[in-house]
Amino acid sequence: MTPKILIIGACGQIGSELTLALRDIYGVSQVVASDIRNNNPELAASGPFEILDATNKEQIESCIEEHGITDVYLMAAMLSATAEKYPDKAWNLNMNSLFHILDLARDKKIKKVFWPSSIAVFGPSTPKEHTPQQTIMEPSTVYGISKLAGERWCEYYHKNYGVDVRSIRYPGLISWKTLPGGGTTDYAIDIYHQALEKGSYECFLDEKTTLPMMYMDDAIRATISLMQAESDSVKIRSSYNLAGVSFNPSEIAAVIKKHISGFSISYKPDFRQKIADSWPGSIDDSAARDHWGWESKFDLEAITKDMLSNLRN
Ligand code: VAH
Repeated sequence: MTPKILIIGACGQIGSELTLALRDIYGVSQVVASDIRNNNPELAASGPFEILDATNKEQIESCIEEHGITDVYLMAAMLSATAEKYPDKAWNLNMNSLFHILDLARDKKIKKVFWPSSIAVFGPSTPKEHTPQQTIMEPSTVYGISKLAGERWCEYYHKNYGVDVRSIRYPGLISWKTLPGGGTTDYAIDIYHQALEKGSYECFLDEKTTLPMMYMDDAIRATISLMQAESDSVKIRSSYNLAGVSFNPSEIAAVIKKHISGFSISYKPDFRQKIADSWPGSIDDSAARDHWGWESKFDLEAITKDMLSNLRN
């Protein structure tokens, strides 16, 4: 049966691309986009769009009833760097929005939930290389704490109420369609914009800070294939590790230099260095590969080519 989808946070970095991809698959009228404000007029004009506050359960419930929603993708969140500045707001948005959706699924108002987690659930005591699916998790950021708590609740609602909730621990995501929004990994988006605009980039992380990253095309494909997988193949109901490509600022700068010869990078680490230092350098995603056939496609060369050609246009 064709799902009727609601995307909450549809104007965000993942939400805006997820909306377009899901509309391509299921048809525009099957995918209702929503956000707290309409700051993506192209998206709002391209199909059903609602102004929706992810922390307002009544608003969400009436939107679900009005549109006959079956599947909800809850993409609204405050990311790591901004969350350190506004801990209370971050906890309220990241947690209460999730409780509203999990409760609606528990009460059979919706059938299926997607909720994004992050490699931010890992902390300084987590093994840094090839970080396992199950390991020590002592996140030291507001964002990471909220994502770890959210994962525990997703698994609890699945085990105790049979809620069909599915989740991915996204690495740092790189995309060109939206401007960066408060993430620590956003240097890997900014650098392409600055390389084209100024031929140089001042990086807020130090040159050797290796982080797990992924191109948005891979992330969207993973999200949709997880949501389309048979329920009994989704054996992990907290959240799946997912890996794309790991690199540090000096490595991405070197690849950009091959495409923009005069490009130069300088380093001026700020408060985001401490956040990045608490995260792993690479991820073991064998569970996602084994359970639902995940395979990443974009390496750093392919990411750079696609970013520069799209930003140039
Ligand atoms: C952030 N882009 O930087 C997000 C992501 C792993 C990082 O969760 O906060």
